[in-house]
Amino acid sequence: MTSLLILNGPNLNLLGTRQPEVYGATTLAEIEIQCQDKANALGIDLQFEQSNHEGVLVEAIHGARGKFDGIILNAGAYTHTSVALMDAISSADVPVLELHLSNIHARESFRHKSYIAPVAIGQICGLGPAGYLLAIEGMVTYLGEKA
Ligand code: DHK
Repeated sequence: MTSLLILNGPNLNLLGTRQPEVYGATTLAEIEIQCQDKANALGIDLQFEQSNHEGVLVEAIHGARGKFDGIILNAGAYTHTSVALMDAISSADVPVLELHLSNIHARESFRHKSYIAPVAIGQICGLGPAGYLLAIEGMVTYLGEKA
């Protein structure tokens, strides 16, 4: 059975109350429920995690090798700073799809740079929580085409 990891980075635990004008009113727990419903409908296995710590995210990517078929990664602000996450993805041998709730390209210029993008199979941003569901579909399609 296809197995996906959705990995959420710093401050995403605050969704629902954090700058709702930017990130919306949906909580991360609600997004997880929607993702699990989507995974059930597609007949895949899904693990959903969040951490505010860069090293924990690095280790989650390391641990995905041989365990998950793909990773959907919203690295939060580490997207724009973390060579460590970029190197972890390069070393993990697991395809990563980059995801953001907001359109990072339409925001402050420091958010235009992504260390994830060069090592990701693609990027979804600006679609809010719906982006998570599209990312699951996109990764399943990608894995199906690769098989
Ligand atoms: C989430 C964050 O926390 C920001 O630091 C990124 C991303 C954008 C999002 O839109 O999901 O810049």
